[in-house]
Amino acid sequence: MIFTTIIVPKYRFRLNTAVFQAIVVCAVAFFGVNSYGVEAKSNVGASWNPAQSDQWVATDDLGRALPTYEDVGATKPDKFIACFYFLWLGRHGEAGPYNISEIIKEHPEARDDPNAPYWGKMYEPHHWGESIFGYYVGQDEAVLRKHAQMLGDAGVDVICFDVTNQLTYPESYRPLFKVFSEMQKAGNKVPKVAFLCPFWDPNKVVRELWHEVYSQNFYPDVWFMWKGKPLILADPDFVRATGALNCNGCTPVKLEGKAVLTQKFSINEPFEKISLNSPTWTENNCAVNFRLLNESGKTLELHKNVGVKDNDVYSFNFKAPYPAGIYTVELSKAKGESVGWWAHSLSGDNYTDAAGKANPIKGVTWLEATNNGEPVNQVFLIGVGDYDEETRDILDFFTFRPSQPDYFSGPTKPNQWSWLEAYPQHEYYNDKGELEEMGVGVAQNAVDGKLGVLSNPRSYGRSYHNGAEPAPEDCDFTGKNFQEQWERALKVDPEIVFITGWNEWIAGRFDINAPFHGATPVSFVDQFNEEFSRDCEPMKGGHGDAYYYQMISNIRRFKGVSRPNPAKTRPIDVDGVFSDWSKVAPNFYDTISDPVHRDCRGWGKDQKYVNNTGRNDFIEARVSFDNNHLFFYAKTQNSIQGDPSSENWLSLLLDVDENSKTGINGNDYIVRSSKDGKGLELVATRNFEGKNEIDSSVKALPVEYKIAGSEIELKIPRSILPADSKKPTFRFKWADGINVLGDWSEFTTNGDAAPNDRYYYRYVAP
Ligand SMILES: [Ca+2]
Ligand SMILES: [Ca+2]
Ligand SMILES: [Ca+2]
Ligand SMILES: [Ca+2]
Repeated sequence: MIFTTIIVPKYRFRLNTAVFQAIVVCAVAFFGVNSYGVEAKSNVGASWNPAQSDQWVATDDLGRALPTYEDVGATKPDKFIACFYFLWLGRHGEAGPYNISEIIKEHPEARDDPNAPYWGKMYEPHHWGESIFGYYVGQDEAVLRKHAQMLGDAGVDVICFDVTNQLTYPESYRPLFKVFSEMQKAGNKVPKVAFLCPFWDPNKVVRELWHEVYSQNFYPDVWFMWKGKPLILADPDFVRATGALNCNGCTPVKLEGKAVLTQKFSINEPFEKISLNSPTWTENNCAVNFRLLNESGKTLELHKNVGVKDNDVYSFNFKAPYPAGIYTVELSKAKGESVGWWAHSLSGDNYTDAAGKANPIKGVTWLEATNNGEPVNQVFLIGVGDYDEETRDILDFFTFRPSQPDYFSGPTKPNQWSWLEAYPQHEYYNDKGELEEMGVGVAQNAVDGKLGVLSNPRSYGRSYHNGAEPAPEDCDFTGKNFQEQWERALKVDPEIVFITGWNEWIAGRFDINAPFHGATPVSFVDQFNEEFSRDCEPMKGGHGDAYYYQMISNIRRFKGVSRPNPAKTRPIDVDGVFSDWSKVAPNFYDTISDPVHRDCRGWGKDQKYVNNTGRNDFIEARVSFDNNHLFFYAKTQNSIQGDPSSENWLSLLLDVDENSKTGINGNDYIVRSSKDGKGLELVATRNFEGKNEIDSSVKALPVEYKIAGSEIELKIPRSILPADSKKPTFRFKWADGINVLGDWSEFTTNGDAAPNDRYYYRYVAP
């Protein structure tokens, strides 16, 4: 989230000024009903998506099974999941890749040696680890398609793009919008999107997104709607203030007694409105007196006893515009114990610099302030101007949810959302007083109770819990930090949970002088290594996909899942005529148009990822049985391509004891191409010397099957089920273009699996 080359200068020179947060345009009242909410309400217990991924079963490498309908109950209405998502891979330089986890594993001394030759240059991006999709870049459409599918399967409703660094990454979001839209049009439900804008100075980014995405109607089918409007994670007060109005470091100052805050300003255009806000320390019964004077001191406007609410923008509209010139505003307390303004001290060079670089934004200028007639060593910003149509359009268009950047302090006003906090996370309420949001993070770059660097061994890694980071030997892949945060969110039960995060992967390198708490000789702020990182996207090696399934497991507990339809069996003939399947239930579904076709450059100069294993696109499967046989049916999007002689052709995988420890990847039997490449065969697996493999001592059984067009049916002996299976219950999946003897990642990176990735369909006989 933080990139040095951009942030360092800002930290050094940013002139956080602000005060009279100002200007133009009325506050917008937000009404309306979330379109998803309506959908959810009318379909209590409905599936998350057409693929019914909420009914799929899976057991991860830690032996953790996903909870099912019996465990978590029916889908709840109005429960949503947001996930932090990163567009920046390949957009901040592509030296390396430098894999911090690997560097430290191979050269432990490098951790404290900024001059070790393994590190990239200062500020250059370094990866905490390698994604299961490799060192990919933001425009890799095959990865984007996979993300759409995986996050959609997981039940994520919206991915929120990190554009907090003042860059919007159009080279990444354009292909993403396209791919996500295509996936939707094909018939899938995938996450919608929103942008998380800079915390204190969102104006440039919001306007850029307005110009390039929202006012252009750029793929509106992928915009996430919240409370009836497209969601943007930005503070509308800063957008109202037109310019680069920063409140970072501002302090609220009380108008004491008869003190008068006086501000002189010059404006080079007519203006008809002044807007500002006042902190009231949450008091509701406060008022101010407002006066506008011309250069010669004549009062032009006097508004007495104007009610103000804590930090709500209030405005003074004038009957006719005043011409360009020099004016003064005065503000004094009329009513209430605590009413004031936002101030930021600037002195010396900073003061000169601020005054000298009067902000060029229309109608906004730097000012010297006086208090009680005496100049004070403070600079305030006031915005004055005429009605600004673009600002009004922007404010009307979105539902704004400002992000609280801090991990400890909690909300400072209504409508804020948390993106990451330390446990116990705060509750975030909207302006109707409803509990709306809570953040849930995998790890936090916090040290000693302050925002800090994740490279500090005291920071809050993936294993942090009960207020402490365990010793390295006590860390594991069970996600104790994530789980502790989830348990709190599940207990509090807000409307939406914001997960951080999915695919940040990189961080810029700093040294001991990094302007963050707990800086180490080799410092990385937001990501460091496998333990001190916060992505859920599966990694190559290490914890693999453990955090992905932990995330899904908790989303199921939060949202509930749909109830599987009861099974119906019918007699089946394996004859290439498929009408005998029409009354068989349930239908099992797969993502449409998800076979892997990849051809994109990777990170760095010589990296290229090509994968053409995608061939047949499964869309549906069914099961029936009689006294002697189990029957299987699958349907693909187009006519079935290839034949048993083709590489990694159609396979049917059967976990008949529902035990992921027995069989290859849990599969006790496999239907696959026969050795002679002329047909299909059924093979059994066995555990031999601790390793699961094909049991060559059991003769492969030829499988009767028929294919016509896009459909296949086959039968295998029912006797493969455990002896006591009066009521067949088992897990199964189809695969094409996948080496089914490989590990879990084969099903994520190649061909098409139905269902996806590590998932299985679960058949329960009627
Ligand atoms: Ca048939
Ligand atoms: Ca498919
Ligand atoms: Ca098994
Ligand atoms: Ca699939």
